[in-house]
Amino acid sequence: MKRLIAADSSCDMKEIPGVLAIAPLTIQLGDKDFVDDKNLNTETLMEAIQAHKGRSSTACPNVQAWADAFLQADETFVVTMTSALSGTYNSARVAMEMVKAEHPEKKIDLLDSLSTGPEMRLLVEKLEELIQDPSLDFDAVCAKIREYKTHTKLFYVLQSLHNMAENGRVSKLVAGAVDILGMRIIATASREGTVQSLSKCRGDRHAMEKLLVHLEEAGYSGGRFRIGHIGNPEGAKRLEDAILSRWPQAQVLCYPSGGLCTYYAEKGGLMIGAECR
Ligand code: X90
Repeated sequence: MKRLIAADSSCDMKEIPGVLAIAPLTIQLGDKDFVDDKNLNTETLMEAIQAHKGRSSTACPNVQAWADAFLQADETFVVTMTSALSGTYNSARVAMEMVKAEHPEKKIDLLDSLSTGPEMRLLVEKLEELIQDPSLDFDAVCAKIREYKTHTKLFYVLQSLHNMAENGRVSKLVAGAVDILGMRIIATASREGTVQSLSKCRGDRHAMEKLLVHLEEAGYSGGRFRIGHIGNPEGAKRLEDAILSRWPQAQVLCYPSGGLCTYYAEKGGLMIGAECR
């Protein structure tokens, strides 16, 4: 019996043959497409985004990309980015129905993360553990990952919401308040899987202090902590140091975000996935 995890590329992870399949989103700058797969160089993408002046947008993974993954395994555990902001969940659902019609014996579990980025990464990492446990059958893995999701949270500190607003993913009013030099927005994913602003502050130091307060309020107490940064390794390191000085037992991992998060969280952005209460 073969088990597989499938996730869209907003989880910032690369495919692991036989373990993790990634369905890529696409970033469109004018008539140039950047497929968010393992061949994408995010540095090049970032430069192209900075240089691009006209319209830009993104597209969710196509149904076939998901179906190709589902066909590889007997049991597939799928995690998608929030269905409130993207058609990604829906394309996975259509693929699931298509594959099940042909192969009714295949089991596919679809989980809407109502989040993205590093919180999705935590979910995928947990699934990697769960699917290796032979004492857990399909339903048990489904139940355990849902229980785990009640203890994970997404936070992000951004310098700009321009691309989110341009593509109708956040109101221009919220975005406008951030597009001022030196302003930072700290936000989270709402229960419904939309952008929920928590604080606006001036400068990185204030943003960092405020973020620690939000983390504490959310019940973070030193578990797994994932930091995806958009061309901001120094900011990610400063946050890692702050976390470790307050919670020395924290398991922190910093990494450059994938293409989709790079486009929406924009240069300088930090995205955080944390195990909370
Ligand atoms: O289907 C598509 O074209 C993709 C649309 C994605 C829109 C949201 C991406 C968010 C990326 C920015 C901050 C996090 C907000 C998350 C709230 C749940 C990262």
